[in-house]
Amino acid sequence: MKNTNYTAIELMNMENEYGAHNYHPLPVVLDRGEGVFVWDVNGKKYYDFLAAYSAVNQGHCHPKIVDALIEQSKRLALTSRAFFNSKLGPYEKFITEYFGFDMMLPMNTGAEAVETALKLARKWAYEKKGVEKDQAHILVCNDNFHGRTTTIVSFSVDPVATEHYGPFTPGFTVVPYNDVEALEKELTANPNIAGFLVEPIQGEAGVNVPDDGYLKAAYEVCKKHHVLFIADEVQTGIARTGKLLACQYDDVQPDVLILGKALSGGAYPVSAVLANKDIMEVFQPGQHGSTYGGNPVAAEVAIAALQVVEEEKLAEKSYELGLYFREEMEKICERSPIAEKVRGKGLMNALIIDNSDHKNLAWDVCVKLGENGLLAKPTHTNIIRFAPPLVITKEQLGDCIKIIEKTLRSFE
Ligand code: IF1
Repeated sequence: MKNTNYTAIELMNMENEYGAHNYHPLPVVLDRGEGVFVWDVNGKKYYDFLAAYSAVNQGHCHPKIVDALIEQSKRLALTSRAFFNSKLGPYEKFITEYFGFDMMLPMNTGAEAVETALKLARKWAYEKKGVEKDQAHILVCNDNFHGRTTTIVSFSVDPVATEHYGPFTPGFTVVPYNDVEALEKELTANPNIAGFLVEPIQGEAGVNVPDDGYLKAAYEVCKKHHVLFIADEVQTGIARTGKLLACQYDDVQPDVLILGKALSGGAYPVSAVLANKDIMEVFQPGQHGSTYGGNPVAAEVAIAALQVVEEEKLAEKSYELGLYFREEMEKICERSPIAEKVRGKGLMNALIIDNSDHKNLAWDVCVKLGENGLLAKPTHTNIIRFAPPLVITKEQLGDCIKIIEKTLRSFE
């Protein structure tokens, strides 16, 4: 039965009664999406300034992507990798040429792709670098976020993400983010390092943008020590930061690239790990896999999603509109007693709220933004993430800036 017969309250109560409480959603019940807009069950229209954490860069229900999903779903949806299928090879060729790698391994969620990259790095260390069995180590950054599996939270520094999930997977060392000296010190001290896993901009940590040149310097010090540079572009990739990949700001081509989220434009879980042959060839038959990984629907959806990025010049748009957004937000921060500063690249931005007088101010601002027709959600207590679909027009963005300013003013 279509859920239009239930009220917002009934729907929220159902989620509360029958669904695990692993989220604390804003009190909004969404029912429809199109481009930069979403509508709740009462027909109220919002600008979506979260874009499903940058999974909907191409806009909600993009017709080209939806058509690819529907057409392939009607033809052949899932075969498993026990057989070849007519869509996987062309997709693998398309995506490896699109990002400039020899090979790719298809998965479904971002966390699965991160786990795949970790296994790849370890296997490479044993079979190519000659690290002693079970001694491979992987360096990760402070304040990292790479997903929610037990191994991934094993190297999280966030107690909320790790408490009562032990015992943890060994073999990871945390180094400070945006600190090449600290990275080099660790690389010099330990000959068993397989890889360095890094977000080019830390999303969950609150859109932490590293210094210009950090990624390049980190890449070079990894090369010097024969260590894989592994870029998690699940959130920063696919044009979100104003470049196709955030690594391109430092002209870095990572040894291992992790993609997810907007790889499917929000239509279907699609993720991928890309690497050159000398690395990817350590995976031999039976050594890794996934039921849905590389299915024909994911293949067609991902091709369509990447074609939209190119055809609609979403990286260029994200770059230009990001400059406009931060320029306007900086003016608002100068005037506002509660908006401290804005930071980000392209249309991956965050507003730092001064919540010294009112702990939950960022949350309350987001509730008020919702009432004013703009959806955003805080990360940590005082940082509001602003990341609309990249198909937003300058005029619509101007409209959103006005909504943000009006909302902030109402707290003065
Ligand atoms: C949640 C955060 C964002 C990611 C990076 C891998 C993954 C993610 C850089 C895993 C996923 C999502 C997860 C989602 C909310 C969202 C999130 F708040 F959790 F941290 F974006 F910042 N690498 N991020 O950002 O991909 O397995 O989810 O497909 O868990 O609440 P996934």
